[in-house]
Amino acid sequence: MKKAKAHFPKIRRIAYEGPATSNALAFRYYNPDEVIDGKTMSAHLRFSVAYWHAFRGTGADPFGPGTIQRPWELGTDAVSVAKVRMDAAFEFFQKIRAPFYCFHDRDIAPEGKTLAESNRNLDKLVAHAKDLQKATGLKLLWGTANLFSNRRYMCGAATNPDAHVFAYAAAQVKKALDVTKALGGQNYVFWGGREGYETLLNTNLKREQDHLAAFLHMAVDYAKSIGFKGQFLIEPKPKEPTKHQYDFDVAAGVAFLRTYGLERNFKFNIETNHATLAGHTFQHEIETAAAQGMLGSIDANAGDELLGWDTDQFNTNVKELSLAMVSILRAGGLGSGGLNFDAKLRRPSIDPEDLFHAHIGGMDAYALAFKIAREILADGKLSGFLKDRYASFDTGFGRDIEKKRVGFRELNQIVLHKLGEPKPRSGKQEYLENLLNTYIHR
Ligand code: XUL
Ligand code: CO
Repeated sequence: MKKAKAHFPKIRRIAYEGPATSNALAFRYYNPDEVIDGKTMSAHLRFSVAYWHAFRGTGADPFGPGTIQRPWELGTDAVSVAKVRMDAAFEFFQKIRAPFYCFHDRDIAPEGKTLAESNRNLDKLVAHAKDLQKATGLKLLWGTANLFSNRRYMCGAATNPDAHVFAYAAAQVKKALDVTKALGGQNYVFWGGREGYETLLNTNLKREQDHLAAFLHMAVDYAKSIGFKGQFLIEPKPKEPTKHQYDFDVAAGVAFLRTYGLERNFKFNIETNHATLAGHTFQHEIETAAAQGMLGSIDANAGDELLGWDTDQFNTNVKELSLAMVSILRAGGLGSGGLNFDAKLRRPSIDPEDLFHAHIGGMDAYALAFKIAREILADGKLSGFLKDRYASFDTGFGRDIEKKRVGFRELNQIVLHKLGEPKPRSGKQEYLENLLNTYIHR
């Protein structure tokens, strides 16, 4: 492959320089090559860049068009422009030291006038991505299909009241699975952008949920038939763009998957800003998925405390991320998943360099949180406290409760004739909050 022209000529590959550096274009905490427990930090954290934000984001919002203009977005042939854009993307992935990237089909290749033309465009860009992956060693964390931007999907894709739209979406996902497999994608994500409703006046909720399940079963069957071994992930979100989205949160997702016999085929891709939109903390969603053995991957970002929509910001809140990492590590990690920066630049952040500052901040915050979480777990005070708090279930009648060896009759006898009134114990929240701060501000 001929050497591509540099699109970020002024920026060198980002290096780890340690916490004391004054270089804003260096890592302070993320040292990709540092070996921890026999694995590099890069392999622990599995950072990924989101193609849609980093290379298709323009800064557009409901009040105005894009502000971000990239020098490589030149020319009139959409496929040629897409190829140059992909060269710029791979240069960025390498320079920012992310081993993975993620995309929607329509992020990497322009949609054509027909499905056949869209597929041909996609094939051209997939061939280009294959060459670039080979040349750089970069990998695809996950692929997905954009089933929410085109007008045809305005009332949903798998939950559209028109079977024709359902069929079109099926054909689109079939192709997206083919290309994800061709590029060695390690997961495949379903985010139900418009799989929900605006008003129940025009919605048959039960039928729509049945259709969504049928669609996911078809995806599972098709993946099996082509030998795609990647993990399927559901990405919950409560609303936006719809008023109500069926994959509201992890708990709703678990209920849905179990209702339709899909629970063995799916895990969850948990996005921080989706968790907070659902009225949960990020850690809550991770714990809920982990409790089901269904923690799959993370869409790493943050919302704004004062704004009630999906602002998709880079997350630099080390305390929030440390708690998330404690839960992720306690659950045994993310397996084939990773930390995908589903985050975008603010509208006035128009310099190519801003893309670097944003990702450096996100990566450093996660790297620091990873180290803090390891200290919290190694120190054992928090886990010791938790163990002790539930110790009454480790022996005697507590153990019998967990083992289902006693019922109301036996417990009634024990309380009446032996135990009497329980002695309340402090939950020690303030002590624990102070303890947490001792790890964060060391
Ligand atoms: C939208 C969102 C999506 C998914 C992929 O809120 O998070 O970008 O991650 O479709
Ligand atoms: Co996302």
